[in-house]
Amino acid sequence: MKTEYSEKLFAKANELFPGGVNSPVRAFKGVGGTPRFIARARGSRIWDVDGNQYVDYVGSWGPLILGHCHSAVMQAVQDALREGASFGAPSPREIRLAELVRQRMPWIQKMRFVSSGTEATAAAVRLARGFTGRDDILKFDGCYHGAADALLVKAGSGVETLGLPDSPGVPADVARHTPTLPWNDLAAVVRLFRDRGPSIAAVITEPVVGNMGVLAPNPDFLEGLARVCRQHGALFIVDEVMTGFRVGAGGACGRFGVTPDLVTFGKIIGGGLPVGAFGGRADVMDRIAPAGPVYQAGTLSGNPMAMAAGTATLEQLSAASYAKLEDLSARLAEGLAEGAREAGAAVKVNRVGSMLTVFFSGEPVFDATSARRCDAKCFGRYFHAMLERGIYLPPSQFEAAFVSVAHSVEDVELTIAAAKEAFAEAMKG
Ligand code: HOZ
Repeated sequence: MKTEYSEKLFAKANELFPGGVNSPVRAFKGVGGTPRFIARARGSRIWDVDGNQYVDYVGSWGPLILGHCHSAVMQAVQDALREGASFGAPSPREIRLAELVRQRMPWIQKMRFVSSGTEATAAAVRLARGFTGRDDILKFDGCYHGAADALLVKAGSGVETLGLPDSPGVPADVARHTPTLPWNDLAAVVRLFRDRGPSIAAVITEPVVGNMGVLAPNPDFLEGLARVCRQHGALFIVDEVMTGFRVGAGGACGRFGVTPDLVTFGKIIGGGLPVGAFGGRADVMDRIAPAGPVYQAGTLSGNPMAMAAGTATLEQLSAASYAKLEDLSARLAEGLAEGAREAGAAVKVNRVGSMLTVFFSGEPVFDATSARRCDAKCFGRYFHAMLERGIYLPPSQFEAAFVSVAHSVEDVELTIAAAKEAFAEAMKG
């Protein structure tokens, strides 16, 4: 496979950007080699600058549930741009998107649009502290909630991929207010609340972890978290940046029947443009300025093009879309597991809806500790064997692959056939 142009650009990018990239995981450090520079994309496919074509399972890390360049999204963005790129004033498209969100998720009584998932979670944490008058935020080992100080403690995603310690630059005084526990361990949560309940403002969790690879919640875990929070006067924040509108129209809260106090969004809500949001109980959201004293602001918040892309994306997602995603993803997960078995590779395929991860482990993977036991080197070999065969996966053992509505049965069959060979190659060492 020709990669000269990507290599040349990466050398240049290294002179301009730390590690040659503008977000860590895409640097391929988790798998080695040179990241492909992407020239263009359409549907389920992307093309790199050397002209190689791939079936894409990154989908810009989740937002592109309709695939690349969906015509309705493109049209909506173009229409919005023609009317003005940004106003810094309220505009009607914010209302349309907010109403669509509330129709799908009635527990979001009020919301605020921001420009990224990181902004959304940082604001939700400030709001929880301001609302409860408490300082501590319980998070879980391996969950990633964006790059804000309070949440960069035992974080997954790039922090895990690069094997970094809790980030330098986060003051110890901040980090001590973020106790962490193993995910899926409700008994540990109950114990922690018994010890220091009155100081805990909120529990924040990914409802399906995507940032340690895909981890599914135990049946009673999410409901148990909501219950413990209610008992102790803490808020339950569900981080649906990845899962929102992905694992069902109602996100993970809808899928698992959980009632949150606050929810954070990113990715799909912006249809590929930079958007985040947080929302939930009206009495909590009304503490946000200017209704209340908890400050949050942003020049590009509610940006019309981003609102248009999010609106068009949500409008396109029907019950049939989710049925297709479920069906294709199940087919893919089963085919991958079978391919691994045939190749004698010890692999667990974790899947929830259209999010999935192939873990190189013979044991069940259900929390950060079990995910860390995986053979990340073997994953790296598998990743490159797939890339060579035209399949573009997330370049880390600790990320989720995403299936889109634009993927076809043929894409999935092609992927399974490639994986059969890739597993065998990865096992050779
Ligand atoms: N944090 C995202 C993955 N979970 C994006 C990573 C990237 O773009 O490098």
